[in-house]
Order: sequence, then C-alpha cells, then structure tokens
Amino acid sequence: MAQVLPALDGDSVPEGLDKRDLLELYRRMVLFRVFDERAAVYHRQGRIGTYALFWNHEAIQVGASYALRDADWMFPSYRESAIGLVRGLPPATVLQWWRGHPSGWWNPADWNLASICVPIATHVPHAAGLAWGKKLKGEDAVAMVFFGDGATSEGAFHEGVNLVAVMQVPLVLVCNNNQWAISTPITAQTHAEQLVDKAAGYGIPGVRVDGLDVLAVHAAAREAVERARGGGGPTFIEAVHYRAAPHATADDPRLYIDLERMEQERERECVGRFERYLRRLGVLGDEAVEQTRGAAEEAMRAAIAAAEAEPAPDPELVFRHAYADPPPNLRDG
Ligand SMILES: Cc1ncc(C[n+]2csc(CCOP(=O)(O)OP(=O)(O)O)c2C)c(N)n1
Ligand SMILES: [Mg+2]
Repeated sequence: MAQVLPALDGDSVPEGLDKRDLLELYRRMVLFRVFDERAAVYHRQGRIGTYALFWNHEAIQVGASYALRDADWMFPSYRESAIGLVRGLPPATVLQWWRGHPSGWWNPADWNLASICVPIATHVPHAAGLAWGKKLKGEDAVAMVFFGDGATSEGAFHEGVNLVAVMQVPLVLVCNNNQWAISTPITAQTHAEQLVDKAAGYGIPGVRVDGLDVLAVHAAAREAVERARGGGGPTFIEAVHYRAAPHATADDPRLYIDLERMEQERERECVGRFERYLRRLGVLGDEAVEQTRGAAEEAMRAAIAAAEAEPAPDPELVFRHAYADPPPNLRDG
C-alpha cells in the first residue's frame, strides 16, 4: 500500500531540518520562480526558442533535489531544465541551452547532472544504468530521475523501473504528476486510480505527496534517498498537483484545460504558500523576502547579459561530432 504524506502546513519546523535549511529551500524556490518568469519574458522577446515553463513546479524540484549530496546524480527532463542551479550551474548556461547555443551544453560529469532530456522517459533507463554502475562499483552515490505523468505510459519508463527494482539499484524516481501530458489528461493516460499504485507492481516502495508542499516532497525524497544509499533499492515518488501554466510557450491550454481548476491551483501556488508558512514560523520577514527576490532578479539580469554577450556559434559545429569520416562536401566546403 502506498504511503501518503500529510501536508506540512502547520507552524513547526519539521524533523531533520533547521531554520537555515528552510531559508535555503525558500531561496532556491524564489530563484527558480524568477528564472522561470524571466525566461518566459526572454522568450516573448524572441531571444530564446520554445521554453517549457516550470511555474508552480518549484516545490517538487527544490524539495526533492535538496535531499541529495553533490556526488549524487540528477537526470532532468525539459521540465527541470534549471535543476542544475541548485548545484551552482550558471543560469546563463540554461538560457543558452534553450537558445540552442553550444555554451548551453555541459559535461555531465562536471556537475553530476545529466543532459536535459526531451524525449519522454528515455532518461529513466539512463539513470537506472548510472545508478546501477554506482552500486557495482561500491560507491554510495544515488541517482534521482525526474519525469512526468505522461512518461509513465512509455516503454522506457517500465524497462527502467523494472530493472532498478530487480537489481535493487539506488535510484529515486520522482514523478511530477501535473495531470497533463500537453493536452492529454491523466484520465486518458492510465486506468490506475493513482500513479503511485504502479510501484507495487514492481515490488518497490511508493509514496504520494502534495506536489505544492516543498516540505512534504522533501520528506519523501529524503526517506527515499536514505533507503537507496543504505542498499534498500529504488522508490517511486508521485508528487501531485495540477498544471497551472501552459505546457510550454508554444501551447494555449485554454483550448483544453479546466480553467477554474487552474485558477484554484494558482491560488495555492507553492512559493507563496511556503512563504506564508515561514512568516508564521517567524523565520522570514518583509526585508528578507525583498532581499531574496532582489538577489534572484540580479542573478537573472546578469545571466541574460552573459547569454547576450556570447558570440554566435559557428554553424559548422553541427557537424563536428556527427561523422568519424565527414563526406567530401562537408570536408572540403
Ligand atoms: C518519446 C516522445 N514522444 C512524444 C514527445 C512529445 N511530447 C513532448 S512533451 C509531451 C508530454 C509529456 O507529458 P508528461 O510526461 O506528463 O510531462 P510534463 O510535460 O507534463 O512535465 C509529449 C508527448 C516527446 N517529447 N518524446
Ligand atoms: Mg504531465
């Protein structure tokens, strides 16, 4: 039976975290929120291509990744494009990725951060393989892979989860259930009552959390990471919310989404909700809120300036790693 964590909406500091942790979680969430808002504007100015918004997905991304050490690996989908920011990856690098500029590529081994995966679920077996390798080498690092509700219908997802279950691989599977795969609703995606029920079919623990509650997501992730690191194998986490923004900048959800539900979801958006909790606790006041937001905005201003300052890439780069033996028209051209 899947475990369901209660929302941590009270007014006490949860076990295992201190006030510094809470403020760091808040700082990261605000940084992610500002990144997303600025990236959307940057797109509207025609300076980046289609961009996958992660507005209101910050609690999942920040809460889950906060359970990791730097030696642990993260495998993001396009929805978690900026997850490397928690490791100090420059925001300019992520913006450049969305511009299709080579300075947006990084060596995964430099950050223990895989490339952003656009094909749905193909990174689940990649994460499974890397985490299995860590286990075979006797290293205690774990991996965390992020994917959506739609990804759970893909063959790559099933192959990956089955493998990590059978081999008891230290992988944490974080399913961002925003209840939509572009315009396909979750009800057309699965006949299961809840996605977390799938964990039982693989014989692994599953936990369902409110995806807008950073503390609940973090508690689930911390337990899963500890289990994985201790040799207890994989865990499936289903973080539930309802997508309150377009799928991407090229999408118009008004054509298919429940607008009233979207409005309700925006009212309990995760950054403001966490901020109110911190204010109740007395660890955050107006000055710190302003300062945190100001620092994030400054980081994004600098990132946009850095991205703009980058010279245009050489078009021939497209072919550089494409051929061992370039065809004559490319070789001589
Ligand atoms: C293998 C593959 N098939 C189809 C697509 C087109 N596609 C892009 S995003 C998307 C929806 C994925 O939904 P979900 O897994 O719920 O993630 P979300 O976008 O909601 O975060 C699809 C089908 C793709 N990128 N890759
Ligand atoms: Mg989805």
